[in-house]
Amino acid sequence: MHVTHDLSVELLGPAQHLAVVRLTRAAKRNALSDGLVAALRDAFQNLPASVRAAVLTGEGEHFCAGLDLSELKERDAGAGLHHSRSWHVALDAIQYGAVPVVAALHGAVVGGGLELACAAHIRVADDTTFYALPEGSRGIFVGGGGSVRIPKLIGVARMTDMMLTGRVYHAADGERLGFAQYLVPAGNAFDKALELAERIATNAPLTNYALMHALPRIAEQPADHGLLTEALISAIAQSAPEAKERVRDFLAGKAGTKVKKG
Ligand code: 1HE
Repeated sequence: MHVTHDLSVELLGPAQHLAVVRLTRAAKRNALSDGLVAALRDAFQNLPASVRAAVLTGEGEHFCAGLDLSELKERDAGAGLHHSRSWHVALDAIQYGAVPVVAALHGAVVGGGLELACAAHIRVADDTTFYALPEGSRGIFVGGGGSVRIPKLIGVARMTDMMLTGRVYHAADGERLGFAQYLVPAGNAFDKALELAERIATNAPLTNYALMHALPRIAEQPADHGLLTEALISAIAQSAPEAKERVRDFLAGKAGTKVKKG
């Protein structure tokens, strides 16, 4: 286990193929200081090569209370710009890093904490989860990529409402609207996230890479560009020896390769 600035990174499994990245600042509700943002960046930029999937979680009663407000100081426009950009680098290291990331959510997922959660590829929320963007009432604006990532999940209108009115969405609404792909009973988010990460780790690495790096970009491209990018990435993925082996296994009727009804 590697522990830095309010963050721990633990490798699991005999081949150390899973990483658990944990915010360990429960006394401050895992509020993200500049040091913690840098630690997140470093952790995700430097995951060991053995890792195939990661789980992001927070210690204590809450996933993350967002920006550390005690560090919110007078910044001129230039310093504010660079502060926001430092969050972008750290959260991009999650979204466009080496492996898929599953966030296990509970309690407060607010402000920059919601921005952080939205950088993960899958969100599993337990019944205690709630989502809010208090930036609106604090006289500030999102700065951690929220205006790019959040509307993709819930739409511009709902994000606008959250910021204008301080609206809080609870766990069940959050799943219905698209914040979380999974909703589980209180206390079960981490176990479910780990189970999903185990499953993701068995995929061909090129398929996971395509889903992380190509799919969101294809979705932003005009259709004719997107179709070409899709053709290129699918040609690359299917050319891997592992892809051919997996198809052969299915055709040979090997156990466990059939799609099962959920
Ligand atoms: C903090 C922070 C924080 C707690 N920065 N110290 N985020 C917010 O506006 C959310 C602010 N936090 C809250 O609304 C609540 O703390 C919670 C709903 C998350 C949790 O409530 P609770 O009752 O469990 O804890 P608490 O008693 O409010 O806080 C416990 C301690 O954590 C307390 O410190 P203490 O020394 O008095 O024990 C709090 O001051 C501290 N704490 N949250 C600093 N956020 C890239 S731009 C992103 C912009 C934003 O994220 S703005 C939204 C910021």
